This record gives sequence, C-alpha cells and structure tokens, in this order.
Amino acid sequence: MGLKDVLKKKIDEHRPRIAKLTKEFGDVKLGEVTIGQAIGGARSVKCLVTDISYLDPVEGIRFRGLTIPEVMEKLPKPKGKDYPYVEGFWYFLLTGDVPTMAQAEEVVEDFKKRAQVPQYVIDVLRAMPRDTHPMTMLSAAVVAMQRESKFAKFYAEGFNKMTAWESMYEDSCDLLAKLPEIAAYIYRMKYKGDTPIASDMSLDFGGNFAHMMGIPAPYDDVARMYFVLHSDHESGNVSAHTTHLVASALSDAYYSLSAGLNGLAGPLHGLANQEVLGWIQDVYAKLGGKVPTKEDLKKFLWDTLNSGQVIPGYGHAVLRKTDPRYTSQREYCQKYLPEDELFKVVAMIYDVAPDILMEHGKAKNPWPNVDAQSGVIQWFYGLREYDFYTVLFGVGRAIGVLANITWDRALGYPIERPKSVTTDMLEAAAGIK
Ligand code: CMX
Repeated sequence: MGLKDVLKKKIDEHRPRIAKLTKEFGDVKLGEVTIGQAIGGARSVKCLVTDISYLDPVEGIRFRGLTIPEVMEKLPKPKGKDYPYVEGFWYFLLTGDVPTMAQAEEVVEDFKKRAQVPQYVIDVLRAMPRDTHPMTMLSAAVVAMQRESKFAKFYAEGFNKMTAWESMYEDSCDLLAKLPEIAAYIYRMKYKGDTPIASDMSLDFGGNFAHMMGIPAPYDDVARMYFVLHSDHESGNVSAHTTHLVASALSDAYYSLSAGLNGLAGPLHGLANQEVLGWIQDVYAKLGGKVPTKEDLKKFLWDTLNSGQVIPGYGHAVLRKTDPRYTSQREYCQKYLPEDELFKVVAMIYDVAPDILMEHGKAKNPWPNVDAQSGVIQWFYGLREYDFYTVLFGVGRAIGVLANITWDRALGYPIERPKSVTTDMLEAAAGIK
C-alpha cells in the first residue's frame, strides 16, 4: 500500500474516535481559563488537538510518540548517510508508522514528480527587490502558487467533507516537494550573485537541497537533520497555530502555509535563530575576536539583559528544560566541529546563561531552545547569510504543519473561533468593578 492508501486507512480508523469524543464526551472539562491566560497569550490553555507531535515541558518533543534520538535511529536513511529521509519522515508524521525503506523511497519518487517549480514563481521572486527579506520571498512564492491548489478547485466544484483531505494531501505533497528548490533559488539569487543551480532529480529532498544550495556533503545530512528537527512542536506555537487557524476557514494549503511562515518570521519565533547568530558574533567581536573568558561572557550576558534585551535562543513558552532539538544539534557539533570557535562560544553560553537567567528571575525557562545551536552549524558549512536561517526553519516547519492540516481536513475540524471578552468583563470577573 502506498502512503495515501495507508493514510486513508488510518483516517477511517481515527474518525470514530473523534466522533465519539465530540458526541458523548463533549462537555468533559480539560481545564479552566484564568484572566492571566486570557491576557497572556492563552499560555497552557488546552484547546488544540493534534496527534502529530506532543511537547512535554520537561522531556521535550516527541514526534508520533518517538523522541528525537528514536526518530533519527529508526527511520530509513539514504545509503551511507546518518540522518533519515525527509520523505520517510513525512510518511511517518502523516501515518504514525515508521516506513520501510521501500515505503520511504516510494515517497522520494513521488516527490520528484511534484518538485518542479512553475516559472511564474521564479518570475515573482525575481521581480522582488533583492534586499527583500528571504522569508518574505518564501512566503510570497508559496502564496503565488495558490492557483495550483487542488483543494480550492475541489471546493469550487462541490465540497465533500469526507473526501476533502485528499486534495489537501495532494496540495501538501505538491507544495512540500517544491520547497527545497524555492528556498535554494532564493539563496542563490539573493546571496550568490544570481547563480541558481539546477535541481538533480536523482537526489532525495535533503540531498537535492544541499546540491541546489551548492554546499557539499555532509551538508545534505545537515539539511535532513535540520528539517526533521524543525518540523513540528505541537500545535500552539505561532507558525503551527497560524497555519491551522487559516486552514480552518477552508483556505487551502498555499494560503495556510504562507500565513504560518509569516508568523515564523517574527523575532520571538523563527527569526530568533538569525538573531542568535548575530548576537553570538557580536559577543565574539566585542570580546576580542576570540573565545571569551567565562567572566567576560557573564558580563556581556548581564549587559544584554540590563539593556532590556532577551538572551536569544534561551527560554520557551512551554519547555522547562534544555530543548532536545538543541541537544541533538549540540551532539552534532561535538562530533563534527568540536574545535570551531563559534561552537565553543555557544557551548560556553550554555555553561553560564542558565544561572544568569535564573538569577535575573524573569524567564520561566532559563534553558536553551533549538535556535541557540542551529546557526553555528550553518555558519560552519559556509551558509553565513544568517537572515536566511529562518527560511531553513520554514522548510522544516512546513513538514509538520502540512501534515497537521491534512489531518484537520480528514477529521473535519471546524472553523476556529475562540471567544473574546472586554477589559470591563475581566474586571467584573475579578470582582474589582
Ligand atoms: N532572556 C531574557 N528575558 C527572557 C527570556 C530570555 N531569553 N525569555 C523570557 N524572558 C522574559 C520575558 O521577556 C518575560 O519578561 P516580561 O515579563 O518583562 O515580559 C518574562 O521573562 C517571562 O517570559 P516567559 O513566560 O518565560 O516566556 P514567554 O512564554 O513569554 O516567551 C519566548 C517565550 C521564547 C518568546 C522567550 O523566552 C524569549 O523571548 N526568548 C528569546 C527569543 C527566542 O529564543 N525565541 C525562540 C523560541 C523558539 C521557537 O521559536 O520555537
């Protein structure tokens, strides 16, 4: 059975569970909402459902029940490579089944048929001023392709709730398969003297991306690792939630992903990895262009905090421990670039920042998140244009959010519409008015 057939079976099995919960247990309470949560970004309010990934505050992310090391170990890898096929990971996120090598390779072949980027998308990119942020370019390229949407056509021709997921799945595969070429095109056009490299259809998602970026091995494995790590972080983060929210209006995958990418472009979310590297470089330059002493570094961190800035790459809205995505990349650095000066600075920040953040007393989580490590690896392999880093995050994040909106349609989730209240109402609830 191919991926779509396996997915259909899973959807048919899953639908009665949701129907039963809604019909018979719809009134069961999951929690209460406080004034603090209503004002404070709905932190910890349990009102989203996803089976693609779950974020435990202490343990970190599990994809379909597997930890990051388990995913990296169990999923099929291209021959001679250390990290799994992105296509196999897509299979895994959609179905919850670890694919066999043959199943993963079937998706690799399927993606190749979907991968060609229409010329008008290239024209759209080329028409934009070259100093446009690459996230703006990525988002624009995605929404420009909306005319390709099979879901939108399906809706226009007479919508059927039971089969709507099929065209959402088709759009998601079409879109995902094109992202490596779009991202690499933006990179080569914007930063490498407008020298795009043609796609090599003999390669998988990660391999072809590295090839089109013009960066030799092991960057293909770095790309696979990076895309898997950044794919999903349950549903409440800005990019995942935005994509889900927009899709809940029956907007198609192109509209929805483009919106999610715009959220990812914010400095408190995906843009943080660009900010981290700029900040680390600043640390490095200001402290003499060498690995600083711990004392100098501590002072620099305090200066950052005292000037009202956050320490980028540290803290998290849900996590309360070191992010396993950070750990995974740290292990990569320890293996492949232990002597790299920037990695040494990053490692030293890890030694001193948590204590300082604890003493500072504001951040609920003083530990690093994914963004504190990722830029250093990219820098090491020559990808030094750090405003591009969020684009890499965006390609990875697309895997998770597209899997989610395919399931959203499969389970017929309704349009999202939480209720708002006024400040007067809050004061009345607080008994002060
Ligand atoms: N440095 C300094 N102060 C920090 C901090 C940090 N790294 N992290 C949180 N704080 C501060 C907050 O700004 C907030 O201060 P105010 O009360 O003055 O507003 C206070 O601590 C409480 O915040 P929190 O509840 O711990 O964190 P939030 O859930 O509000 O925000 C996050 C989470 C990630 C936005 C925040 O920790 C932050 O700004 N970190 C730096 C940016 C970053 O690394 N973002 C990447 C997130 C990863 C991802 O995108 O998945």
